[in-house]
Amino acid sequence: MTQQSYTMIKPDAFANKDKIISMIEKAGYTIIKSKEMQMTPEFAGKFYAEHDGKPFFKGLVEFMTSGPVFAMVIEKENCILDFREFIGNTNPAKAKPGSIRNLFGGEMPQNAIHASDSPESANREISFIFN
Ligand code: 3AN
Repeated sequence: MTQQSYTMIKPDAFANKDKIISMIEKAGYTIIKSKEMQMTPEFAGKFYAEHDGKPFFKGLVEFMTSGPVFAMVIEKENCILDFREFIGNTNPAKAKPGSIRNLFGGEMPQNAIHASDSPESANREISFIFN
């Protein structure tokens, strides 16, 4: 079934945006919508509301507002799970060789790229970012 997911190149990987986009397209994902944004702390806090209260929340918001991000809606069969597998483990140190997080991530929370983790998250994130 064709499915959409939300993905976002994070500030640590923004300089490698063109390389990352080309990897995503070569892997068979179609980019439906995209935009560059600078998140404010309030906006980033709402985007990551499920992590509010966790020890890494403040650092995550600081990181996500430290520079521009590149937001995209992507589409493919089984898009959500396949894309999570494609980009590699949340922690770049554990991400498979050659994956986006392995190549472009650093130390947590600097893991290069975001990807929706369920159809519910994808719907919420796509409407939150693109209205
Ligand atoms: P994913 O992005 O793989 O869905 P989540 O939703 O668990 O991972 O975490 C959201 C973001 O929060 C991660 N992409 C990462 O930047 C940051 N993060 C998650 N866990 C940690 C942690 N233990 N320490 C620092 N940052 C974290």
